[in-house]
Amino acid sequence: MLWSDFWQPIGNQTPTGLALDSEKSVYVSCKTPYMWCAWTLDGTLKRIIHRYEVEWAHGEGIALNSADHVFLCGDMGLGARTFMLIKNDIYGKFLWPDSAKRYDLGADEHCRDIKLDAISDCYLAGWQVRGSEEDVALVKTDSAGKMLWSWMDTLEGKQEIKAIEVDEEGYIYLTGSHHNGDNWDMLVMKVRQPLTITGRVTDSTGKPMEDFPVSLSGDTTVEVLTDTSGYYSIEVYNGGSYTLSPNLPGWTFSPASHTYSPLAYREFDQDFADGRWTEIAEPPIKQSPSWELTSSVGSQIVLKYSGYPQGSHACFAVFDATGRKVDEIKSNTSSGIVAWGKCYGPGVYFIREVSGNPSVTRKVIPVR
Ligand SMILES: [Ca+2]
Repeated sequence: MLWSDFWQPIGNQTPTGLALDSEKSVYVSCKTPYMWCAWTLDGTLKRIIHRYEVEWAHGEGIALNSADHVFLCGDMGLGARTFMLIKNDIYGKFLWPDSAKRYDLGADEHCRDIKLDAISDCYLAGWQVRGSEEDVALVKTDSAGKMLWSWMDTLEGKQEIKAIEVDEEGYIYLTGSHHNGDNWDMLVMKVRQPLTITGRVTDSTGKPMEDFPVSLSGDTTVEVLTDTSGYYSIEVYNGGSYTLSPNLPGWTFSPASHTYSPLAYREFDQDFADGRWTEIAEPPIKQSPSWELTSSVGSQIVLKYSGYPQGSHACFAVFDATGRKVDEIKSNTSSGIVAWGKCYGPGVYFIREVSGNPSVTRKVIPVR
């Protein structure tokens, strides 16, 4: 044995739960008269947190998260009891303005144990008494004490849950007693739980994308649409392996998907940003080479051409009325305008393209 300690204040002591903080200090919850006490790694008593004296509050289970917040569960109530949850720092300071959260399930409830998952959601376990009937009672809250759901298992007869465990896949284990009519038997249960995945879909300018389909595939297939602010929410059972992605052909997002293998706890901020339409744009219609005369009669003949491949030469031949070639017009740009006729006498001439395919011959009349 490394160490032990007997702490003997006045009266009977009733330890109920055990937990460690990040420094391996040992925390013990007490039904009454103290909420919890803590010992250091080497067994030195370091803290005693005095009773929360409201409505006969009883400390039952204790759990600490990775931030060393102390969660103490139990029950309270002058007549019928309700589940209770207290959150302290390691010095015993109450972290909620209302000190203790209460979770009334509608009858007389007794809470006996607590466990936390990876995101500090709290699982409180116990039972509910209704006349001669007793049923399994389970409450899940977020780390701020807001109830996410409660669950009752209405097995016939009396069941009293005394301890809870949650594994890394989100499955919940319960143990306690079941009354068989004559005496109390051992009861062990494993249950799964619904988990919520939420996030937001935005486009490349940061604007929310409304009515955008987001689909979950894997052990279950679900598809939902985003709301007017781009948010979506999916509820699915723990333990499955899933891939989540926005689902409309032609769109890409960052990230392309979120995967859970398996899904073990609630997932928030599962956002998809920078939505972009990625379909290849319609290619520009290929322009075929063409030319025209913008001025065919006058002191200057103006020829406009376009659509010629870059680097190739558009070449036009000029013939006089007798059919004799008198000039050539050349260009090496893909489109442009050239003037002709300044150095030629008035009369009738013909212009025809000689580069590329044979084309029409056009009559021009320079005048002076
Ligand atoms: Ca029952």
